[in-house]
Amino acid sequence: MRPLLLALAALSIAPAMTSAPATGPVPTASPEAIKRIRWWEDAKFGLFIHWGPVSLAGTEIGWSRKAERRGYWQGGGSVPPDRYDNLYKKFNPVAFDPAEWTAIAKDAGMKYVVLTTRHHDGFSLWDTQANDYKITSSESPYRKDIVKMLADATRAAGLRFGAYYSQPDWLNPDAFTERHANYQAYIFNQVRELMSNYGRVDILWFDGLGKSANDYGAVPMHKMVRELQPQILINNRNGLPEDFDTPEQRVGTMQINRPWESCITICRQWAWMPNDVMKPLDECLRILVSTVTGGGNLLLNVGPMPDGRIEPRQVERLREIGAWLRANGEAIYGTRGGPFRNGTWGGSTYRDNTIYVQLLQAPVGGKVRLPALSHRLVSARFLNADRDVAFAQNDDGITLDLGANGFAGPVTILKLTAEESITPGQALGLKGGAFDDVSLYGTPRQADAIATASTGEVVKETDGRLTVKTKNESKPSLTLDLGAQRELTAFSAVGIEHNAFNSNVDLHLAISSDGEKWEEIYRGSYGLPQWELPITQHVAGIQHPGRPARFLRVWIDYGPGGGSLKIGRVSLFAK
Ligand code: FHN
Repeated sequence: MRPLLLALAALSIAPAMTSAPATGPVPTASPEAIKRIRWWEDAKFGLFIHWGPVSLAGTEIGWSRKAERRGYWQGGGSVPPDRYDNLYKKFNPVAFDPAEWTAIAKDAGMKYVVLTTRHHDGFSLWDTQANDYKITSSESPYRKDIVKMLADATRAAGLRFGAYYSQPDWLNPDAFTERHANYQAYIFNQVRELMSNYGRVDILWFDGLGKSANDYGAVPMHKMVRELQPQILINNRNGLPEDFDTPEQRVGTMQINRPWESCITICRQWAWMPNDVMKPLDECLRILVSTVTGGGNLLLNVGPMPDGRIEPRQVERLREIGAWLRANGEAIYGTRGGPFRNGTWGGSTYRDNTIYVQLLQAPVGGKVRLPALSHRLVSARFLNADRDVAFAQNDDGITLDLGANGFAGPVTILKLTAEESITPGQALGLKGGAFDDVSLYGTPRQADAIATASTGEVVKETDGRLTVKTKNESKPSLTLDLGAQRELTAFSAVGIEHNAFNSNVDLHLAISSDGEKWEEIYRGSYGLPQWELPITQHVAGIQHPGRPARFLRVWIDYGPGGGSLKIGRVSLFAK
C-alpha cells in the first residue's frame, strides 16, 4: 500500500520519457574527448565576458550596429556604422586590470573565463595581423593586447582561459560573396593566431549564428586548432557537434549523456549597458542549481564598462554567488547531474555514493518525494546544518521529511548517503505523469478545459496534455477555463520557451474565479526543463495544496518588442 505522501513536487515527466535522460541524436564522445572534458565538467561555473569599444555606446555588441549583416538576420540596430566603427578611436580602458577581473572570477567561485576576442562587429581585442580594426591599432589610444593580458592573468590565477570567436564579421567585404574563400581564409588565420600566440587556450567558444561547417571551413580549422592546442574544448557553434552544447539565455533541458553549458547574462544585455536590469541573487542561484542538477555548466556573462572596470554592483552579485558556493560547493563542483530528473522543484547532483538533493521550493507539507532508487540510503542530513532528515525508502520511492519549516530559500540542500556509488547516467523520474500522487493533487483536468491561446493554436496531445505555440505578440498567453469553480492543485509543463532575442522576461501564472479578477500566483524565470508548480495556500504556516478557481492563465509580457509563448505538455491538476 503506497503511503499517502505529501509530495514536494513529483518529478514531472511525460510518460514517454520514463527514466531515460532527455536525449537526441548525440555523437558518442571518444575516450580522449571524455578525458579532455573532465576538468570542465567538474568546474561547473565560468565567467563570460562581452567587451569592446561598443561599451562606450552602452548598446548591444554587434547587434546595435545599424548596417547590413550580409548572410545573417537583417534589421535592427541603433548606432550608425560610421559612429559604431570609430568608437575604437576613443576606447581607452585605462582602468582595465586583468588580475582584478580574474580575482573577481575566483571570488565568484568560477573556474574558467571566456572573453570575446572578436564579436560580430569585427573588432579584435588582440594584435591580429588580419586588419587594423583592432585594439593595437595606431588609431587606438590604448594599444595593448587585451587577449594576452587576460589570458596571462587567467592562467596566473589558476583558472582556465577560453577564447570566444565570432565567425561572422559584418565588416568583412568577402563574406558570402564570390570571394567567400577569402573570408574563410581570414577567419582560419585569425583563429590560428589565437591558437598560436597566447599560450595554452582551454576553450574555443565559436559563435557561428547557426551557419554550417562548410560556410566556415570548420573541418580543416578544427584540425589546425587541435594540432596547436590538443587539450582544447570546442563548442558546438561552428557547424559541428564537437565537445559541448550551448543553450543560451535559458537553463538547458536535463541532458546527462553529452556535456552542455548554458550561457546567460547577469543583466539583460551581453555588453555593458548603463542601468541594465541585473538578476537578483536568488535567480542567479536558481539558474546555477537548475543548470548543474540538469547535468550542465553555467557560463554567466558580464559586460565590463568602457573604462575597463566590471560594474561594482555586478561584482557584488558575483561575490554573493561565490559566498554561497563556499558554503555549498560540495554539492556543485566535481558532481554530475542526477540521479533524479530536475525541474522547478529543484534537482540533484551526485558524487560516488553521495546524492545532493537541491530544493528550490518549500516542500508542500514539509515532505519531499523522490522516485525509487536502486541504491539503499543509509543517511540523510541537511548539508549546512548539523541535523538529520527523517526519511523512508521503499520500492515506490523515497520520502524526505524536512519538517514544516525545514526549507530555507532560495536553495536548501540535503545530503543523502547511499550504500554504494550512484550509477552514472540515471535520470529517474516518476512512473506516469507529473504530480502522480492522485490523492494529493487530484487528476489532470486540462482535457476538460476550454483552452484559449491569445494567438496561434492549442494542440491536444494523445495523452490529453496541451501544447501551445502563439504568434509573436507583446503578451502571448494561454487561458484554461475549467467551466466551473474547482480546487486547482498543480500546474506542470515540459519545456517553456520564448523566441524573443536576448530577452530575459518573466513568466506569469494567475488564477481567477470569474475571468475578470485575476490573482497572480507565480512570476519568475522559466526555460527550466520541467515546470511543476504546486498551487497552494498557506495555512497555519505551511503550504497546503489547492486554491479555488475556475480559470488559469499563463503569459509572458514582452512589451513592445513582442515574442511568442511555446509550452509543451501542459497539465492542470484539480479536485
Ligand atoms: O549574437 C550573439 C550574441 O551577441 C551573444 O554573443 C551570444 C552569446 O552566446 N551569442 C550570439 C547569439 O546567439
